[in-house]
Amino acid sequence: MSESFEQLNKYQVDSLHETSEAATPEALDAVHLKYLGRKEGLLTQLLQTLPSLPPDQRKELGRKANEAKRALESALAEKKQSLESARLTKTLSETAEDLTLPGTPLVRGGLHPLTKVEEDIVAVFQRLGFNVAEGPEVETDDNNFTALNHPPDHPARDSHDTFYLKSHKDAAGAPLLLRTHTSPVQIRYMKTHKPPLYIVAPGRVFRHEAVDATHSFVFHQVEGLAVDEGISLADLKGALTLFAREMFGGSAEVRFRPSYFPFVEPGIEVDISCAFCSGKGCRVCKNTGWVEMLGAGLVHPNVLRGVGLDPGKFSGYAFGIGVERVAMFKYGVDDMRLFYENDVRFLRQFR
Ligand code: 2NL
Repeated sequence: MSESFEQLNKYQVDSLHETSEAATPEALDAVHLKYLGRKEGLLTQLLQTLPSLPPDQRKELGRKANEAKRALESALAEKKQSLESARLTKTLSETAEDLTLPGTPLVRGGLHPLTKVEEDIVAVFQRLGFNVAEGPEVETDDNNFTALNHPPDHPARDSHDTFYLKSHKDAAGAPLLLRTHTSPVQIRYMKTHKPPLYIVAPGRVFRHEAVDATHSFVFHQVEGLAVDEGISLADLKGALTLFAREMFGGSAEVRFRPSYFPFVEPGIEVDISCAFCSGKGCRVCKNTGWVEMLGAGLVHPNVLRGVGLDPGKFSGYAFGIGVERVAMFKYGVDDMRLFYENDVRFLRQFR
């Protein structure tokens, strides 16, 4: 009898000691197997001897053995959990990112200055109630020239100014072209809408020209058109004066000079007082105090007739603004080519 009890005491003390000494979950599994293994486990085997013992010993030893088994099981479980959490803490401390390190800053992009200026110009006229109209960059000769009162032999039709497409013709067999202004957008609009019309047409236009500091073969325009009953030159002057003040500051002054464009009569050119020298004369305004900023006029009766409007009933004004020109003046840029080179050192200045 005492032999079995001694044996049990030893198992109990040893197994709890080995449990507390185990340094890894694998070592713990070994302790489990050694004492509680299904066949070879020391406690398991001891419990299997119970039926052969006398009843008085069997009961006492059975109780103690089961107690030892439960104590070991809970010691093993507890130790297992503490080993696993220690292992996790170690792994995390070795592999986790240092969340206190400063991050890599994101480089923020920005709008291209020409995009910004184009949007600003359009926004001024939207506040005046104008709608935005857009159209194709590839146009018919009709929409780009004929409808705009260009006589058939007008020099602007010359292939030196216009990119004609060799391979594409319109329905009448005339070659298509890259629009030389956004006016054809307004022609399309007048053909499909009834007055009152108040629209701006922003977009890319193309001219077969040598590139220099003030010319490019592709540039941007915002054209405007108002057609209504009783539109006069006074309405045009009012709208453009407001545009100048919104774009270049409340103290900007405007000057109107007679000029000629085939699609308007009368035609005018609009100068703005130089914002760099307040009109005193400088490099930007070539010492005149004024900068030529846009062309405009009252829509020619032939243009109105061409889109089916009665010039006796309706009149209109129109204007064309060069986006590059406005951007150069606004930001003091003296070479248009800078806008197309995409040198970030230049572009960054407009963010
Ligand atoms: C310039 C001159 C101008 C227009 C554009 C226009 C459009 C239609 C009818 C009549 Cl649909 N006129 N546009 C009128 C006068 C001048 O632009 O030098 N722009 C940079």
